[in-house]
Amino acid sequence: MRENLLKRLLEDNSTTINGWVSVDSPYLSEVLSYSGLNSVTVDLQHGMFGFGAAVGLLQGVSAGPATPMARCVTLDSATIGKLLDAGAYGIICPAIDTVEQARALVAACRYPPRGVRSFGPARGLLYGGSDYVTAADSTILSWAMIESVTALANLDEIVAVPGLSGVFVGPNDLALSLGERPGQWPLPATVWAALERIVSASHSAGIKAGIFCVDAESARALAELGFDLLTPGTDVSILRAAVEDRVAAIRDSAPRQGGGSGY
Ligand code: 3PY
Ligand code: MG
Repeated sequence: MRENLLKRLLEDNSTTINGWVSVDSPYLSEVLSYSGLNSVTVDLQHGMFGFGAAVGLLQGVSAGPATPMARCVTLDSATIGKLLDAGAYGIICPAIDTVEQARALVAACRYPPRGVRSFGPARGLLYGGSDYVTAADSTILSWAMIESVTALANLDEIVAVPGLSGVFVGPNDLALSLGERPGQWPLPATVWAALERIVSASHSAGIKAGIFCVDAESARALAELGFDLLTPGTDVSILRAAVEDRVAAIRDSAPRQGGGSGY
């Protein structure tokens, strides 16, 4: 099966960078894949497209060197299986709050007897290769999103779930759950303390820690905190920031305020 290059880098303890697709343009997802990112995630939860578009977006990512991943809308084994069938090499699943949900996520990413994934690899077979069914379980990455106080309360159990590749922090939802405003940088002290705990718990359990970031500066700081996979904003937030900076430079006006939520 085609190697999961993101997985190899993570196993080598490299700090990796992930792109985020939120618009329906296979061409743009291809451009992101050629932009030096280690992986590119097609976001079905908050991206402005549905499942049908996700297939073309994953094709766009896999035209370039970045590892294709997808964020599903919710913990649903049928949709997760379909995204894997469409060629995703990693699943980021929102709102994993309990150990049972984390176990269900891992099971959705694996074929029986280890999991519950149904057979029908479709595009996975084209992208992955003819030995897909025997190698998929050990190739695909599963990321449990930690984004609530409930998930924090259950963190030690969640990170210990066998087969889970890593946790992935949604700092905006986590901030809301902690009673804070999303999109702040520097992060409120309560959120920062939670992130320290998440990095430490996941590394102690031998798994990786990823996070969504508002921009490059925050991504650097979070890499220093120990995160292994950084997502420095969405395609749209990066484009908008670049355009606003150019407009300000041409007009010689004040640079943009920044401090967005990464969206
Ligand atoms: C969050 O910050 O809550 C996210 O889910 C990032 O996409
Ligand atoms: Mg979220």
